[in-house]
Formats: sequence, structure tokens, C-alpha cells
Amino acid sequence: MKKLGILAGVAGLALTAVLATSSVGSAADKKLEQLKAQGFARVAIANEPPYTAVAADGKVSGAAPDVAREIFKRLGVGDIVASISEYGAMIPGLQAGRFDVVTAGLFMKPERCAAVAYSEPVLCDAEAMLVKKGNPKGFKSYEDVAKDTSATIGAPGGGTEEKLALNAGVPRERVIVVPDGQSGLKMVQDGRIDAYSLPVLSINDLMKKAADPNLEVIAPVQGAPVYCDGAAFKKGDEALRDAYDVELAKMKKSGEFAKIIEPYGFSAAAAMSTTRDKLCSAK
Ligand code: 6CS
Repeated sequence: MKKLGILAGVAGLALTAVLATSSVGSAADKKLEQLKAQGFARVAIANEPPYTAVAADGKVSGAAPDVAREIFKRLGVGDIVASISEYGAMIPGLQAGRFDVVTAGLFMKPERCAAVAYSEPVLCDAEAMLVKKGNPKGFKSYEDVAKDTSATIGAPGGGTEEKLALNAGVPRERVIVVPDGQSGLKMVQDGRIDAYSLPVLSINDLMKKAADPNLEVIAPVQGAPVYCDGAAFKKGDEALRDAYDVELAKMKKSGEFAKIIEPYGFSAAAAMSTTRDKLCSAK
């Protein structure tokens, strides 16, 4: 009788394991099936070239959405539909179910890694500042802005540069929230802010399009880390995130990942030289 009891116990465990696996499996399938049925994945972007861009005709491009579009296609999800969001509103929007994923260059940092399920790294970049020609206030770092009690710096609301400036000691009232790149450029041109900070490739894109000889780019901002983003999924959608990572890894291996992001100025090697775990545990 004892043997029978043990056998029944083992069978019970095996059945639980099968049901558990199938329920995890069905969780991934459920979300992915839902996106397949929907025909598209709703992505949050910021419209900050070359990370993300929306043309006058509504066409969405940029390195982050282009990678996402290709991966979702491989997962059987026909396309992506983008909504423009401020960086600080992306994670709350994802958690509220307004987006299926954030593909916007949302840099991985421990506090964000605690709030979302990031993919492996996609786009890496250093930080920059746009200033008047000649860098009249001699900025090299966010600390330099803090030390100059009359200096103001513009940055995206809820963005990394805003956080870096505040953490460097720039008082809240001297960190100006700027809604987009064009506004930041104009505010520097008009002398309403002394610097505007975004990642290097974003500032370079603004500079190239403005072609204004009275502006200068300070890059990289001394003391600021090189960050990498990933696609950010809602906590609970880890199985979908894992499916996304499988395709991302294949594209990194085949060279297709580099083909998409490098024309935008990003380095595939930089993204492949690090991992989500390293970036999410960075001090
Ligand atoms: O992740 C962020 O917060 C930053 N990422 C980009 C691509 N631009 C500015 C933003 O602050």
C-alpha cells in the first residue's frame, strides 16, 4: 500500500508540474495570442530621433520601433501602433494597460527595472548638452550646472537627464522640464535655458537639422554613465518578454539587429557587450 501511496504522490506532483507549466505557457500564449488577434502591438514612443520618430504622414520610424516592428512580425504580430508619451508617463501608461510595450529608448536603471520587465539591451548612448557656441558657462558635467547658481538646464520630464541634473545638485527650480527636442533647441537659441540635455545621438540629430552656427554640443557629459534601453514590458508579461528576447538574440547573432540600428548611429556591439542583469544592477 505504501508503494502505491508514494506513486500516487509522485504522479500528483508530476500533474501539478504539467499544469503549472501549461499555465505559464498559456500566460505567454495568452498575451501573444491577444496581440496576434489585435493585429498590432501598442508601443509608447517619445518622438525623439533617432530613437523614435513620427513623420508628418504619421509613419513611425526610429531605431527602437524598427527593432520592435521586426521582432513582433517574427512573433506573428503584424505591426506596431505608436502613441507619443512623455518619458515620465511611459511606465505608468504601461502599467495602466495603455501600451503593450515601451520601445522608446527608455534607459535601463534599477528603479525602472523594478517597475517593468525589460528585454535585453537594444540602444546604448552617452549623454550630451546643447549650449551656445563657445560654451560660455564652461559646462562639462551636470555638477558644473549645479555650481553656477544662475544656470538653468532643460531636460525631458521624468527623463534620465532630469534625474542626473537633480542628483548632481541642480535645484529643482533650475531644472526646466522641456516637452520635446525642438522646444529645447529653441529655448537654448533664445537664451531661456543655458543648456538642454538629451542622449548624444538625439542632440546630434537636433544640431544637424538646426544647422545653427551659434550652437555647440558638449558630449559626452563628464561623469554621466553610458545607458542602454530595452523594450519595456508590463510586470507579469515576462513570458512575452522572453519570447521577444529569443528573437532579439537571433537577430543579434545573424547581424540583422546591426543592420537595423547602425544606420541610425547606434552600435550593435555596445548593446551586445552588456546585459539586462548588469544594467539593472548598476550602482
Ligand atoms: O530613458 C530616458 O529617460 C532618456 N532616454 C532617451 C532616449 N531620451 C531622453 C530620456 O530622458
